Amino acid sequence: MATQRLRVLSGIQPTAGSFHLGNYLGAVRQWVALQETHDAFYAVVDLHAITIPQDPEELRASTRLAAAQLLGTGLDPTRCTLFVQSHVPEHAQLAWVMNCLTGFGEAARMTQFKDKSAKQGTEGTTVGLFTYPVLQAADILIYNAHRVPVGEDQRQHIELTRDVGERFNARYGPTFTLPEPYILKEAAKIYDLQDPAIKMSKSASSPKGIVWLMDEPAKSAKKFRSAVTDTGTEIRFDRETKPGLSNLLTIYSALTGISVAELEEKFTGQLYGPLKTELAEVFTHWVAPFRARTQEYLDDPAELDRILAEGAEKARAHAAATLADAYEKVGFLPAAQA
Ligand code: ATP
Ligand code: LTN
Repeated sequence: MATQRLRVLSGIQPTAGSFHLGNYLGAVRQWVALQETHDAFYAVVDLHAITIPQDPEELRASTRLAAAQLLGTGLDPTRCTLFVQSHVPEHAQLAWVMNCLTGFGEAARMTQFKDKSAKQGTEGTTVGLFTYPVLQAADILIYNAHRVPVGEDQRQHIELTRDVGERFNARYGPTFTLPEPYILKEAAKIYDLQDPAIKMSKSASSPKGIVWLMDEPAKSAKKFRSAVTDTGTEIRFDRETKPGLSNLLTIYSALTGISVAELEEKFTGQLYGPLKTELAEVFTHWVAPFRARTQEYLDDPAELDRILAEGAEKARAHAAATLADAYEKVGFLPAAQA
């Protein structure tokens, strides 16, 4: 029965326009699979996006683009609830309560904050960036989600979510479900094609190693063909000594469903060149229908907005109920009917 399904929630920021392959393989691909077996909520987290300065027009366009790409990867609004975070104001309202339960030192230990604030400098670092993980905790707790499909880099934020949720429950009585991260080992971290020591990331210093899903496929194919690999010749998965090659095998395997062991077998005795060329073809083949579907939604913004409005309405029903319960437990005086 649908009501007995476990609930999942995840979010993606509408920044950088196109998703990259790390976003897809690390997170969004799982979202698509989980909508079949779970009660699934997925948000385009625009409130999170403004923790870094955004141009208003670009933010609006990126929010639609993110939603269109999510639909393009196969999210189905009849199987999941897809919405824009700022359309459900209860997230920000619960985040305030959670801010008041989070230690300053606890938030200061978040590695993503440390990395991003180091990049922004003290003056460029906002309090919003500091409390970013607390808003994320509210996103998750407000739906009482059991599982959160994300890439490995988000594990610490899910742990914080559990800690804050547990603290609320201990202080005010059982209220929130404590979520588990849902991180697939195989594709938890996709690396930069030019520098396999760092994760593929939209904030990387050079665009050469990032595969953008909305780019012309020929451009991405070229990036695969010129991916950095080690100087050896053997096609063998070894993260330590062959990080570049291992990353390519991971991507190949994730896009085709062929196991890494089978790929090692298939390419036995071959040099790296043919593997790269074939992977470029595999990617091009995979990305073409994705781009076409995404474009269809971009060409019909009214339909896209309708899907998002419907999603927000469904999400709000849950979020408002949880928020009312939390407010009551905290001791806020209910507003009487005028
Ligand atoms: P930034 O580099 O600014 O942190 P990002 O490229 O990591 O951005 P996000 O919007 O923060 O992108 O991430 C969206 C989702 O994609 C998250 O669940 C994150 O864990 C996942 N993800 C991002 N990069 C990778 C990667 N290289 N490998 C696997 N998963 C990833
Ligand atoms: N911080 C996440 C985005 C995010 C998120 C969430 C993920 C915001 N709220 C709730 C899972 C659940 C990131 O991908 N960088």
